[in-house]
Amino acid sequence: MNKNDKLHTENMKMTFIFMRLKKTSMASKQKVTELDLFMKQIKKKNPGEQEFHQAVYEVAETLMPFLDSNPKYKQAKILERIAEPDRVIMFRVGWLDDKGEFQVNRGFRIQMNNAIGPYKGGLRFHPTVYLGILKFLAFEQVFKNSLTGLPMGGGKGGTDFDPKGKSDNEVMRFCQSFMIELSKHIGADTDVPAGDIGVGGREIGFLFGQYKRLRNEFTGVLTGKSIDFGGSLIRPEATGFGTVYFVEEMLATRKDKIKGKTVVISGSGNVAQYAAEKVIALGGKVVTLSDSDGYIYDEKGITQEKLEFVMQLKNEKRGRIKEYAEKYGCQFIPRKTPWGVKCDIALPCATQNELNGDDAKKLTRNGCIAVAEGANMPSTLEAANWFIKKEILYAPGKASNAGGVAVSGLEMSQNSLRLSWTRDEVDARLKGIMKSIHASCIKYGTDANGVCNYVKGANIGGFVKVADAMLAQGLV
Ligand code: NDP
Ligand code: 2IT
Repeated sequence: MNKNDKLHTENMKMTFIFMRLKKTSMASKQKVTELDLFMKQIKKKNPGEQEFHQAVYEVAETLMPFLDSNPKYKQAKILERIAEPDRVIMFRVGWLDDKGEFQVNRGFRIQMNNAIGPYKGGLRFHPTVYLGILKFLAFEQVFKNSLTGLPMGGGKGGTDFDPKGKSDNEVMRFCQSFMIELSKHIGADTDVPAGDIGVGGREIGFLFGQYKRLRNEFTGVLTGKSIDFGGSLIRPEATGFGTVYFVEEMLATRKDKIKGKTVVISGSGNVAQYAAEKVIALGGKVVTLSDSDGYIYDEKGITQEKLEFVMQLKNEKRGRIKEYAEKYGCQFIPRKTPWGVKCDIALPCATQNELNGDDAKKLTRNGCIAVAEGANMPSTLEAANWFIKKEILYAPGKASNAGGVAVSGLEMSQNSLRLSWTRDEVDARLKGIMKSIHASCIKYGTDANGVCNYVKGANIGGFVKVADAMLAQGLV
């Protein structure tokens, strides 16, 4: 090749590279625009629902490139349809308090998507509840339920009623009034609610009793029931246990284990309690728990015996986590979250947006190698993106906390069969489901560099089954 030929070849190469770069930058510009346009519509249609916007954005951001290479979903506007609830039910709940005074709250049920099974998802009783929170939860539930591999659609409900400080009788009267309206919209083959923040065994019992009375039907219309009337063994433990099983799966990809690890947990309710129990059983050291007043830091580690105190304190006495610090002589840090405490693993198990970008940086700076969400959307977008950037093992709630709804699905199966499986059988099924959710994340989330982006994996893995069912069922 002479000098001129060489120059020509070099020029051609440069032109080719330049054209490719231009094409890539145009394509990414186009993607940004599409995402922007999509989010503009979401915000316009759902004004003021910040948590819903956040949850939809996180899914849309990771799904858009997948939709580009699968035009059948795009053409049928599957993402737009998934982000629009099938139905939103909103109603007044009147009840009488112990002083005989009239009280009024607002009740909701969001029936988000039933392409792959009856609507399924919890009820949240918390004063912060409004449409935006329940729509984000219902949206997430669609993907989560699909990931479990069980036939469950997505829904969520609740109320701004605050069970804190209410007597058992007040809670019962509220639940009965709430169910008078809710019962018109749910059913064992239509929509099956369960617990979430502020709704545990006590509330599910009152709700079930009232449904039974109104319909004269003993059916599996709610899950999380007591074992005496159709509940499943392991359901109370399932979300926390499942989250920790998921952590074991993630650690195994790096040939590591929970044994010997220091674990920071937020919350001290249902999910946090059983996440702590499983970590302790697997030889990890749990050093924090929290509630909305602050967190306790027990440097020596929370033992099973100390955890039993927490369970009694929270589930029976309905007390505050501060009392743990008083009893065991450890630190209580008021009005703060525990993310500044040095740890190997962090399990946010309290509520949405409880871990922000600064917290995420503190965690990685302190050497944290894994974060698994027991709560729904506890990490802000900034925090989640930081974990992904740092390539630590980061599991979004829709993957790692799916064990709760999975065992709810198993409760529905047992109710239909009219029999009960043993503790070991349910636990083995739960483990199997968490393993298969992890495998879905790896399948759809592993990037070219071999690192798994669990957010992408969970979003695409959860989407495909629902999307294919929607395509098959036509425009309904
Ligand atoms: P609980 O009501 O049993 O416990 C909630 C815990 O979180 C309490 O310690 C509570 O403290 C704390 N908390 C709640 N709201 C806030 C807040 N705004 N700020 C600070 N702390 C708060 O609920 P669960 O354990 O059932 O639920 C915890 C999380 O797990 C939620 O995000 C829920 O959606 C999610 N989840 C639950 C499942 C389940 O099966 N129960 C399944 C999957 C996910 P305090 O008592 O002071 O309010
Ligand atoms: O967020 C959740 O997955 C739950 N609160 C549990 C839902 C259920 O139906 O068990």
